[in-house]
Amino acid sequence: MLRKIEEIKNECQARLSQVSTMEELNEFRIKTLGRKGEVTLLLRGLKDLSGEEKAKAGRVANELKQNLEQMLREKIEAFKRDELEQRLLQEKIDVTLPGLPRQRGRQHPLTQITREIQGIFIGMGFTVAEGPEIELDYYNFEALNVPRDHPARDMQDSFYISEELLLRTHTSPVQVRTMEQMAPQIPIKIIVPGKVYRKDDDATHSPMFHQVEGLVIGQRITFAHLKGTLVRFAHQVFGEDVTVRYRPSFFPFTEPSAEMDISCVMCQGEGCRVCSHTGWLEILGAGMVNPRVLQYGGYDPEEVTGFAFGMGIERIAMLKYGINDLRLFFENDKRFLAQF
Ligand code: 2NM
Repeated sequence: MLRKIEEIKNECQARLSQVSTMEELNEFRIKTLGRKGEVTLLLRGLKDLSGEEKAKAGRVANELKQNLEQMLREKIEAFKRDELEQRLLQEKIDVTLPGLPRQRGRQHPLTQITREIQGIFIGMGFTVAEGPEIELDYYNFEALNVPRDHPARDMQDSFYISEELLLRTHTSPVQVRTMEQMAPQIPIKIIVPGKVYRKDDDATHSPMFHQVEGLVIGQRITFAHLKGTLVRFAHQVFGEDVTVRYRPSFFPFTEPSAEMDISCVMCQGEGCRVCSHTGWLEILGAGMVNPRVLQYGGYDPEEVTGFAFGMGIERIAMLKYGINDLRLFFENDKRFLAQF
């Protein structure tokens, strides 16, 4: 028996040394260690031997099996090494091929418009002020003369965090904070860009959107200053050919209040779907700062006056670029964003 094992062993080693491909190796493995392989059958045959011979032959046969398994593993490793080496030798890198173009990023259209609006007002002597998005009810409503029973104060319309904290519904609280810090100094000439939050969500309303508001306070500031400033602004954003009109309106923080329209940029005032066949587009609200708001800000309404205005950036961008769905600004689809 021992001789037979020795024979199989020698034969296996001879055959294994002839193996030169992975397929041949696999074939060899099946023929020796497979279910009906020589070594498998040999081990199975040991059970018919008697006592001492069985123990001895068992040990040698098992050694043979482990030996073969070890040699197979080494062969597989060697084949893998060779294959990789071959691949690396054959692989040629053409260093003269052009590189992959790097994708260029750009400013979001809302950022572009905000910067453009800022630039226009900076050109008229304004500075840019910013403030918190989580705001006290006092600055967001109370100091702006928004009465307790005003619908904007309802839980349905504003995002409240607690009794006295909420997400600001406009950037006006920053104007009040600025007045507090500046009073009684004049002039104040600021614009306040930023995010604001309202419980609204459809094709033209998003729960978060962007505003730019402005505030001017000084001696004998009049509605004429308001008009001159905002007409200049409209011409710079929409072109010198647009005409503007003012319609009376109401805001708790201004008196009198007005809404400014521009002649429709789609139809030049002829009337179309965009302007609901009126020939006009509403672009902002404005007014003379309510004396009570001046007082909340620390100013004496007998000494100073002021004007203020506010606009939605998304709306301005939609009109300027002819975009019909507000949600496009927030979906981050590169096919949309790459157009600006
Ligand atoms: C608007 C329309 C009219 C406004 C008023 C003030 C403040 F703080 F000075 F009172 N800030 N912004 C204002 C006035 C905003 O948005 C449509």
